[in-house]
Amino acid sequence: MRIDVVSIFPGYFDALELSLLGKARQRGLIEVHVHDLRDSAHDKHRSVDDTPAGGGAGMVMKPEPWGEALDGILGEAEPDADPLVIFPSPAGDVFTQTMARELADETHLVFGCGRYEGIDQRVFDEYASRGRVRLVSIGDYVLNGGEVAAIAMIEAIGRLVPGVVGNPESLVEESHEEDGLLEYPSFTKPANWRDRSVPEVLLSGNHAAIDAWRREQRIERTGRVRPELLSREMLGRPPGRHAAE
Ligand code: 6GU
Repeated sequence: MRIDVVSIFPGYFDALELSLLGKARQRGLIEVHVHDLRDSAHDKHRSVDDTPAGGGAGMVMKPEPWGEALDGILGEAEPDADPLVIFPSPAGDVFTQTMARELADETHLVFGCGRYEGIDQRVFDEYASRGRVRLVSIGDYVLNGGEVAAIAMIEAIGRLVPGVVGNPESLVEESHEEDGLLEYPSFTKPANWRDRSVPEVLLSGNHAAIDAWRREQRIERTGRVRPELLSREMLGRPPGRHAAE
């Protein structure tokens, strides 16, 4: 998978050199290219924003630097790649594990990270008329720009790319995967710590009992923390993917 990122703060994406994703990049499973939008701004001050048409507070990102940056990336894309351009935006579709799975099947993602009050609407319209564009939000709260949202999405997507996570089994039982329930609580040694013990069943060696206990814990936790994720249908059904997240 190839990922291009356009931002006025390329330094944010240094985080993608760390940990699992950093290793995946070294191994050539994921290729990440970060572009400074200001390299596509050619006035004396390399300005990327201007006052909003019609007035109002704040600044809007100008279309020309975006046009040059995206034309460059899309013009160099592999002929059969059909890149998907994602603009992180609180006005977009909400990012979910289902969306992460869909995006992990893409060969080329381009993240356009806006700042200020947003990007001139004509940029979205231009690239939507020439290819695939999505506005995607990571939740109902406001960030100062798309960078942190893009990092969250890239991590969620990147770890689903085959080979990135060493043991694919560890992707299966996680929160939001498989049956949409939250994860069960985990314990390790020592069996007693500050008068708190590991639940006895986990030390029993009875794997059927352990599986039953973990499922019970997942249902209890989901009902307590995220009741909207529980459905009668989901609980009755054997493991498998469900529409609910
Ligand atoms: Cl994708 N961008 C910004 N600026 N704020 C957000 C967001 C994205 N998702 C939630 N809040």
